[in-house]
Amino acid sequence: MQLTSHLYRALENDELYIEYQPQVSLKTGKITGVESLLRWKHPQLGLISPSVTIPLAEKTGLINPIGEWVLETACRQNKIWQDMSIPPILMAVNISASQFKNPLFIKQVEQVLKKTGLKPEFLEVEITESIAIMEFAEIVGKLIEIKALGISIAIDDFGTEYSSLGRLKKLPIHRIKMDKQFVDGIGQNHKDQAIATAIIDLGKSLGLSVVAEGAEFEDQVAFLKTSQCDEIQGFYYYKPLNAAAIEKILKNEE
Ligand code: G
Ligand code: G
Ligand code: MN
Ligand code: NA
Repeated sequence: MQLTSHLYRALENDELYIEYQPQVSLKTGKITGVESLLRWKHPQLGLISPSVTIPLAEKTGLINPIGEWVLETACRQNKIWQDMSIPPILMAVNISASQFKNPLFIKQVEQVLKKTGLKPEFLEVEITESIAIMEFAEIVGKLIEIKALGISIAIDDFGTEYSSLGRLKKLPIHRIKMDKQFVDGIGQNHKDQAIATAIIDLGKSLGLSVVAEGAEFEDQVAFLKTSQCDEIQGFYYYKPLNAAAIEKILKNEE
């Protein structure tokens, strides 16, 4: 397909960039981190969604160079903000299953940290339940190595696939990101709302922090606050924004 050959050139042609969506602490009201989100601006076709780009990159093997580019660009950006004496925040980077599976992945991450000078405690990798294509023991082994580097680990889209609780308790992770579908149900659907509460309580009892994704309305935020959810990433606070816009917001927060 033609889009594939365009993606080959996208990296070289500087058509890829990153937007950053803030995560806000419900305790302090301050930004504690941002998630990096890939954007592709094609010269003729315009903006192409990562839900197209990422699967295409996975199919063609381009996920490795593109994923590495995202990781490096996001880490470098976080270091740039820190060098401006802005209070340090966490940079969350999505890692697709095939990147995670790559035997060179951990080396890549170490090299990026070294190259950019970002301390590991300011990086978080987001993985999804799709990594279950690997043997469970292999997943745990890899996560232990990542954790040992001092990097934070989050499970993204939590609750959407076969979230085995027996497995969850064995994963050396720091955070869970509750999927938007449960946040959408707050005040709308009593089952989704009950699951939202249960996910927060589960996180608490396992010693994990919980980020709620995709909160758009005040009543959702109020409910999540009462339920003692830790952070919110959603349009209610901020949409994904370019680096310059984030810099302004972070400077104004001081
Ligand atoms: O930003 P948006 O809602 O359009 O993102 C759509 C999907 O693409 C999300 O599920 C997100 O996790 C994924 N995504 C965005 N950026 C990246 C990236 O750099 N790497 C990977 N693997 N997935 C990404
Ligand atoms: O799947 P993942 O969590 O990585 O992707 C996050 C995606 O969710 C981003 O593409 C982001 O644009 C989108 N998103 C974040 N907050 C909201 C929100 O409040 N409403 C909607 N519709 N999308 C959101
Ligand atoms: Mn994510
Ligand atoms: Na998600």
